[in-house]
Amino acid sequence: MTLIKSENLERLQPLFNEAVELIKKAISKKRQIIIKHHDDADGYISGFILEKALFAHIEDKRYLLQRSSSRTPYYEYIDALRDLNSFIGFAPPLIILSDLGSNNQSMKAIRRLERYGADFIILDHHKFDKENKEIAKVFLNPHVFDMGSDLCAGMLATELALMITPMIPNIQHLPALAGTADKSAGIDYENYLKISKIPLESLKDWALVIDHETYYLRFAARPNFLEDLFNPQKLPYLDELKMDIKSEMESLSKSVKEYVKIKEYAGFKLLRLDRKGIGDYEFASSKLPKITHELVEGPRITLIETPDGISYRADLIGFKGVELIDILKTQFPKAMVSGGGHEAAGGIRFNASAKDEIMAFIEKYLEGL
Ligand SMILES: [Mn+2]
Repeated sequence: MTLIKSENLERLQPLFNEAVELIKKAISKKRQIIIKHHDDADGYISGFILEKALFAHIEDKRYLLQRSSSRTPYYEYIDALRDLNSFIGFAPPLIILSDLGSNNQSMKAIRRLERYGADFIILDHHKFDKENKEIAKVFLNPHVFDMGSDLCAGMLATELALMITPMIPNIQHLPALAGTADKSAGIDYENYLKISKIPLESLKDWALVIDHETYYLRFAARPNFLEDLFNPQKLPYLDELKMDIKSEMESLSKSVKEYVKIKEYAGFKLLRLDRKGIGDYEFASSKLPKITHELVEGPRITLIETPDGISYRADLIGFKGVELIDILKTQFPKAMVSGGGHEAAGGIRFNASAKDEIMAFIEKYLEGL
């Protein structure tokens, strides 16, 4: 039984079952379980709920259950080594990658630990690469079934958590909160929204506050801390925090308005912003793509540039970020192009030396849309 009735979840059920089985087996064998999740609201929710579900079953929690976040939407090699370094136990760990781990940027790290004997469950809703799907013991990603990204990590993790521990109080709202943070849409999201019993506007504000708090969480947050952050009873206090965050974002927005470059294409606008030097020190700067993208309405694409990469956001145009990455890889085989995410929101990295060429190519590419 899932929290909502959903054909999509039904199709994923066999994978959920495999994940439950693998996790339960690991627990009974006292194998260390490591949860590594993305550090945005969706990622934190997914890691938090999984930790909560596993907590009840693991005696020696201090050693056998580890949860931590990842600044990037992939499993970093340094994190893999850190996980290996902190590994204690008889059998190599079971690693759950949540809201990350689907594209080949994670492969070097995954392979390192896989060779060591670790097993991976990848629970994610980003576009995936074949090798990641193959190396994981369980690859729980709706894209495998062409369902898109709308069933986000927080939703998948909450359902998985309830299959491991059926009665967890006060968590009905988490899938809607995660989906709101990750801009999910569609019937499943609508249904999660309904059962959350929280108005959409409040969920949006809440997601913003969580983003803010987790941005500054550069240490391992204890479960109690996260409990507070995800508890609907704490909303009044979150309301006050929200005001501070919004004013921070407004002042950044004024600066962006001044320095953004807007170019008109046939049928859409291109917004380009050089990331360097705009509010680098503040939380709000992590919201630059969102702030810039919201400066205009209608069909548009936003590119936030760094010396060696861009992040993109697109609306109402036929832009496919993941497809562009593939094209860039072929066009610029020596520029070390990498990246991933969703079709309409994600990031691309390349050699800084190739930036001018690549940006010119992208501008041309956009003309063809
Ligand atoms: Mn996500």
